[in-house]
Amino acid sequence: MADTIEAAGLAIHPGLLSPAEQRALLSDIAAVIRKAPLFRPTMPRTGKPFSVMMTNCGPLGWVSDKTGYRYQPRHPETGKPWPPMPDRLVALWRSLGAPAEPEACLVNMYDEGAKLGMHQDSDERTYDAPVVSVSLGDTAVFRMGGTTRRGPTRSVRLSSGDVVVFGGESRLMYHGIDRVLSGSSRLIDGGGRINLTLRRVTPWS
Ligand code: MD5
Ligand code: FE
Repeated sequence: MADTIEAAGLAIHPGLLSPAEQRALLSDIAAVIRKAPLFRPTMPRTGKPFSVMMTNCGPLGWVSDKTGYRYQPRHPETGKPWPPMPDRLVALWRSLGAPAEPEACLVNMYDEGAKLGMHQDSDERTYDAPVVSVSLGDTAVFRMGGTTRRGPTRSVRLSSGDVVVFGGESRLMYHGIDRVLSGSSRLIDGGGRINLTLRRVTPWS
């Protein structure tokens, strides 16, 4: 079927996190943000600001500025190490059968109107571990394609408490966030969406 996207290793778990688990995770992330404030990354070369704000926890964090995309052990503005990964996130990673320990948790904050263009996650030094994505707050319209820039895409709504495991072939699929449906969740005071991505950055054993 021409517009079916086959991707071995993709697992979508709608509503995996209960409302109580979502609230607990949100409070862990609020504590992370107090120690490592959200920053607005800019695009390599052009310096154009992202509409999404970001921070990280765990030993490594993803950053972007005029000089490029990379993982680094410190916050780009405070210069401090990223806060530790909350135990709850490590437990989630393990419960999904992901290998070794997660090294980075990227926190993406989408306010009304924020989006993320189609891209591939390829800044890691290994693609052998899955990326585990957790959605909190307002529903996102997530677009997923194939492993090349061209070709069919499909649109999937990601709601609060949904967890997606991008393993195997799906690890290198192009994807983006078209928009966030404001007012679709009451989890976050003031609205908005937070996405957490747990990752391995370096190869293990
Ligand atoms: C988000 N974040 O909802 C998404 C969820 C990012 C990002 O895209 O890079 O921070 S993670 C979606 C993802 C990760 C790795 C592979 C694939 C999707 N995929 O192959 O579709 O803020
Ligand atoms: Fe991505």
